[in-house]
Parts: sequence; structure tokens; C-alpha cells
Amino acid sequence: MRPNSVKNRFLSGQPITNGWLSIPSSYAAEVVASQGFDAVTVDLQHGMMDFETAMAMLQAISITSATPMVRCTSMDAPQIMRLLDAGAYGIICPSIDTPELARAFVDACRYPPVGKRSFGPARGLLYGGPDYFEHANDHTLALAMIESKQAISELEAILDTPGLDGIYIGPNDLALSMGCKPGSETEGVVGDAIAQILRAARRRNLLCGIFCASAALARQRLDEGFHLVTPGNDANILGSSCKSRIAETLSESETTHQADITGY
Ligand code: 3PY
Ligand code: MG
Repeated sequence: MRPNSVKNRFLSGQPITNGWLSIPSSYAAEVVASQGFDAVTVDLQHGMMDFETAMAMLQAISITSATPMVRCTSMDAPQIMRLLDAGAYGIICPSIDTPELARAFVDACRYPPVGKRSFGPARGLLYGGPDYFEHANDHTLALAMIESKQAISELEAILDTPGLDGIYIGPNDLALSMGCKPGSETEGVVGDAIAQILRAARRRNLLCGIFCASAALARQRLDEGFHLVTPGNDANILGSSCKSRIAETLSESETTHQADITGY
């Protein structure tokens, strides 16, 4: 089976950069995946794409050296199995708030006897190779999103779930669940909670990923010990690049209108 380079980078202690796709376009996916990210994730939770477009985006990522991953909409076992069948090499699952959800998530990602994934590998086989079925349990990544106060209250049990490869922190939902604003993740109670999650996950040798609002924050997170960082999403990067192009082109007195809000 084609190796999972994200897993291999994790095992060899190399940092992992992850692109994040919300724009429903296989062309945009191909452009982003060609820029040097180690992984690229199609975001079905907050992205604007449906299943068919997500599959075309996975195909586009697959012709680059980036590892194709998906964030599913929720802990929805049939959807997760179908996304793996579509060729996702890693699933990031939102709101894994309890050990029961963590178990159900791993079950959806793994073939029996380890889990309950149904057989029908479809594109997974085309991308992974003829021995996909024999090795899929070892190569595909199950990353549980820790993004609520409830998940923190059950953190140790969630992280002890057998078969879980790692975690991915959603700092904005985590902040909201603690009564704070999105974007407040670098300090205070949210900052402390993120440090606690990182410590608990690293103690168990789990892959630790996190969404970051900027490249500077992504760099900081790598320095703190995160293995995988997402330095913003496609819409955000596209918007800010356009803004800088305009600012580089025009002097302040020539600027006729201010930028509207940048996509998130
Ligand atoms: C969050 O910050 O809650 C996320 O899910 C990031 O994508
Ligand atoms: Mg979230």
C-alpha cells in the first residue's frame, strides 16, 4: 500500500504542515496541494463542498505529493467510511467529547476485527494500491478533534482509546465552550487548556495537530511541541494575499476602498 507520509513524518519526528480547503473546487485543491504542504485536508464541516466535490478534490490532491485528508461533518460512521472509500488517508473528526464517541470514531475508521468499517474500498484501493485492505488499518489516520470543555473533563479516557492515532485541537470551538471569544487561544484559560491537551497527548505518543490563524502562530505551535499545524485555510490565505497585492500596488492616497472582511 502507498505509505502515509504524514504518519511517517510523525514517526520520524519531522514537522507536518497541513493545508485546509473550504473552497469547493478541485482546481483550488490542486493549486493548494502543489505548494509544498505535507497534507491537505478537505473540510466538510465548515467548507462549502458536498461529497462529490470532496471526492474530486481528493483526486486533485492525489496527483501531488501531499497526503489527502478530510475533516468529516461530525461523528457520522457511514460518512467516515465513505470518505475513506473515497481515498482519504486521514480523518479529522469534530467534537469528540466523550470516550464513547472516540471509540465509535476509531470503529468507523478500522476494518474488523479492530473496528467496524464496512468493506468497499472503491477509490481507496486505486490510490492506496492492491493491498489496501490488508494495510489500511495501519496506514489511515484517525485524529479526534478536542474542542470543548466536556472533552477536557474526559480527556484522559478519550486519549486512552485504543487505535486512536492522534488529536487535532479546534481552538475556536474550545474557546466558545469556555465562554471566550474565537481567536482567544493564545492566553488565559483557553491557552492553559491547549497546553494541558498537548501534554496529555504527547505523554501517550499521540500525533498532536492544531488549527492556527496565521503562519506565525503555526510556527509557535511547532515550537511548543505540536506535530501538525494548519496555518489558516484557503479562503483566508486567498483573501489576505489579494489584500497584500493591492497594498503593494497602490499608495495609501490611491486606495479607493477598504478591504471587506477576509474569509475564515
Ligand atoms: C475550531 O477552531 O473550532 C476548529 O474546528 C478549527 O477548524
Ligand atoms: Mg471546531
